[in-house]
Amino acid sequence: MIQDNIIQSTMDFIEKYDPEVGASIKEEFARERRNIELIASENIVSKAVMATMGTCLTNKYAEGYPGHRYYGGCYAVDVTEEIARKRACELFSCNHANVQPHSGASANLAAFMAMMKPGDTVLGMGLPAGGHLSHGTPMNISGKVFHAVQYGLRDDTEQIDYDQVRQLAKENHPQLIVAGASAYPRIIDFKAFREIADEVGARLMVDMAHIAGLVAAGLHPSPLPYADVVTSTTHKTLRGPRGGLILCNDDDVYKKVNSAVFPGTQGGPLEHIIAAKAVCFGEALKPEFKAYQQQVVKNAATLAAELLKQGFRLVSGGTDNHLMLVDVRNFHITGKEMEHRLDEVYITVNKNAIPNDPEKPTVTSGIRVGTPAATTRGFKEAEMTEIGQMMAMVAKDFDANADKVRAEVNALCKRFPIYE
Ligand code: DSN
Repeated sequence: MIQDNIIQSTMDFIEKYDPEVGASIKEEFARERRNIELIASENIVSKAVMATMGTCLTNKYAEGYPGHRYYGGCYAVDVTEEIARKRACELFSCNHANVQPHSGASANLAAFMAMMKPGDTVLGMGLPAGGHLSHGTPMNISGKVFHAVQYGLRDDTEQIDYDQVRQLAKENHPQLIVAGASAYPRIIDFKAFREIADEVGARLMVDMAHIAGLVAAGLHPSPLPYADVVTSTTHKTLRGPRGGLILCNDDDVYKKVNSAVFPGTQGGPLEHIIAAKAVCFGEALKPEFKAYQQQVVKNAATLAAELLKQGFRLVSGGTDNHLMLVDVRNFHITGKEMEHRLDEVYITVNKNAIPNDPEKPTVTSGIRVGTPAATTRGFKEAEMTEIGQMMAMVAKDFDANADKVRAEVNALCKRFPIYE
C-alpha cells in the first residue's frame, strides 16, 4: 500500500532526483533504524506527521493570522491553522494558542517580547542547573536584550531551590519569572512559582517543551492554571514536527503574544509544519497517546532503577519524568567519553553537565538519558533493563564488551523496527 511505504518511496524519489542529498537522507534513516535513541529531546514521528511536512503548504506565504493575512489565497491554510489552534487549546485545556513559532527558542523570544520591554529583568533557571539557553543566558539574545538573573538547584537535593528563587525575586524585582528546563528529571512545582511571582508582582512564563507530552496526558501537573504564558516545542515528548507553540488564557496576553510572534520576531509562518502540528495534536488527543506517555514514564523509572543498580549515580537520586541525568564518575570516565563509547555501540545520548560539574561544558561528568523515542519504538521495561545493563558494560570495560553490546543493540533494533 502507498501509505505503508511512503517514507521509503519519498526517499527513493529524492535519491533519484538528487543523489547527493538523497544519499545523506538515507544515511540518517539507516542511523535512526540501527541506533537506540536516548536523547531526551528527540522522538520518532508518525508517518502521517512526516508526510504532512512534505506537502504543498510549504509554497504558501501567509503572514498574519487566519482571516487577517497580508497575502491573497490563504483560505485553505487558514483552515489548517485554525485546526491546529483549536486542537492545541483542547489538548492543553486553554483559551488561546499561537502555533506559528518556528522553534522553542523562537517561541521563548516572542514570549519574552510579549511580557517585557528590552532592559527589563527576567529570572530564569541557569543553564548549568538544567535550564535553557533562551531563558536568559549571556550568550543568547535573551540574556543580551534583557537583564537576566539565574536561579539554581539546592546542593543537598539537586532539585530546584524555591527559597533561592524567592530570594532572588525579592532582590531583583523581575518583570518575568521563567520556570521550565531542558535537563531536569523532577516534577516542577508551578504553583510555588506562581506564588513567588505574585509576591513580587512578576509575570510567570513556563517553558514546558520537554514535558509537553506528559502534561497533555495528565502525567505532569499542567502549568496552564498558573502561568501567564506557556511555551513549548512540538517535537519532544509531544512527538510532532520540529517547531514551537505558545499557549495562554488571557485575551490581552494573547494579543501581545500574537504581535510578538508576527510581526515582532518572525515573518511568514511555516504552514506545512503547522499542518503537521495539527496532525500531532490530533494524535495526542487519542487514548493511545496517554498509554504511550505512561509507558515513557515507566520506562524512565525502570532504566533509572537499573542504572542505580549497576553503580551509576543519578542527579537528584532518580526521575519523575521522561529523563534522567547520569553521573558517570563512579566509572572514572567523563560524559564526553561515555557519549563516545555509547555512539560506538549504536546507543545515542548527549553528554550533559551535572550540578557543580568540575568538567568543562564540552567534557562534562554526566550524560542525559531519555525514553520518549525508545518508547515510540516499542521498548518496554524488559528492554530498558537490558539497555541499563549494556550501558554499565560499556562504562566498565569498553574493549571487552563493545562487540557483545553492539550485537545486542542490533538484535533489539531488529525486533523493534521503525517505519516498516
Ligand atoms: N536542545 C534541546 C534539548 O536537547 O533539550 C532544548 O532545546
